[in-house]
Amino acid sequence: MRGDRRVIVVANRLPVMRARGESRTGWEVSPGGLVTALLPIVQSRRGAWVGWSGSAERSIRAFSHEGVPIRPVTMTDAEIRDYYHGFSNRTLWPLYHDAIRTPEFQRHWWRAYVEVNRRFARAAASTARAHDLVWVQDFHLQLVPGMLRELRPDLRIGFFLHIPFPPEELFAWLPWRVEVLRGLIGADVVGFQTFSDAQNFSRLARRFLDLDGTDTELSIGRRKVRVGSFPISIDFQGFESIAERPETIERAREIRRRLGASRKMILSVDRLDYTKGIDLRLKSYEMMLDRGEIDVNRCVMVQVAVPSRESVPDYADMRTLVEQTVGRVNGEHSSPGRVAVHYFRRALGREELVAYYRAADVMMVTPLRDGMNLIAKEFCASRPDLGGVLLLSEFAGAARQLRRALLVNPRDHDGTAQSLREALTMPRDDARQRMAVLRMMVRRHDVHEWAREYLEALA
Ligand code: ADQ
Repeated sequence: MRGDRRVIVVANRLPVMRARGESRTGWEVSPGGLVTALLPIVQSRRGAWVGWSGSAERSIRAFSHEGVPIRPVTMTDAEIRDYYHGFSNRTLWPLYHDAIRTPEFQRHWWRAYVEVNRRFARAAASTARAHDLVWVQDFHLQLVPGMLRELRPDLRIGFFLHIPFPPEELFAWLPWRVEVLRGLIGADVVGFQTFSDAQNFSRLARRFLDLDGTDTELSIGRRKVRVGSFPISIDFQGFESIAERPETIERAREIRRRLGASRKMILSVDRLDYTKGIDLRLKSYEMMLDRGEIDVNRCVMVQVAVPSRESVPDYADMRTLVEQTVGRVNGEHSSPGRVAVHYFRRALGREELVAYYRAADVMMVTPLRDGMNLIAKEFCASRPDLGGVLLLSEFAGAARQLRRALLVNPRDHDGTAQSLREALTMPRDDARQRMAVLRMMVRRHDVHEWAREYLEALA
């Protein structure tokens, strides 16, 4: 019976976007891991998806896409500015990522956040039938569980945070910390990427809401709230099967030929975000070139960075810094036919992305703080040949699972340089052994398992 309960997903964004064709009247499924994982579940469990279309359209009627009822939540331009660009991206995002940039606290952003969260809660309340499971996603919607419980106490409510949950010393900065904790505690299961995120939350809830409980269970009156870690993952098979296609293998070879077949290829792929450590990574590489520890005849770096949140000044500044650094490194170190850093500021299609993963000798994933980081897992899934070495920041949630990667502290330039040297010179058998273990981990714990485990906990 329980397995039959409908699953309603509530997320900031809908799983579909306006089709890119001329008329822009239809909708198409958005790319990305979360949608790949959750859409089939919502489909098979006859649920629905509540979310925002991504623009300030006044009214979009509910519709169905591939059998999934879509319930759009609308926002005004001012709400997009204050709730999304403001409170979500300039208050919560930096605060939850170790305050790498200084979070801004504006009362009118908070008011919009409350207002928009209430609209999502109402939309979920009117979509869910008796005893449905409602699964609320991410930092944009932390007040929804509490608001929804008031409206619909019959529902089972889950919440999952995709980004880190900060320790007390940082979270306590938030003027609305009690309200946010009350919102989250409205869920029956509060899920995080890692155990330490879950622990941070439990401790804060006990301190600021005066609740009883442990790191994994809190009591609020007679109601029990489960707190746990559910590390998100990827569609392993999807990536692996693209990586095994002859066209992908040929494309990877071509990429290597063009870069210079005898050179070692170091690859990084990120959203252009100040949390991803792109600037520090380039600096470590530059330092090694300056010291003559590596040279452009024998290695090449490829940095793919997809633009993101460009209206936020810290992101525009990061882009300028990255582009200046690439310019400087190339100016100092490139020679004809031997470019030190290839920089692509764009998103790659899935097939092209996998070809780059397959071509790389070393994959550098060095965020300063990251909830999980899916790139690291996608790289492993894309290496059925067992080639390539993963260099991974210890501050990514993924580092808790991918123990056989070379783990680095991205702020330690000497340490990063040493690990990069180790990666570039690692004996083939060692590298293959490490990759085999990494792949087993990601294969076993894929995104389908993530969704299944979470929903079992919730039901
Ligand atoms: P993000 O911060 O967006 O996600 P990440 O986990 O790295 O970070 O996912 C990025 C996704 O975008 C990957 O699937 C990747 O393939 C794709 N991508 C990035 N750059 C690309 C490019 N240049 N071209 C093509 N594709 C690109 C948030 C949290 C993470 C958490 C996820 C999921 O910040 O910590 O892992 O949610 O919970």
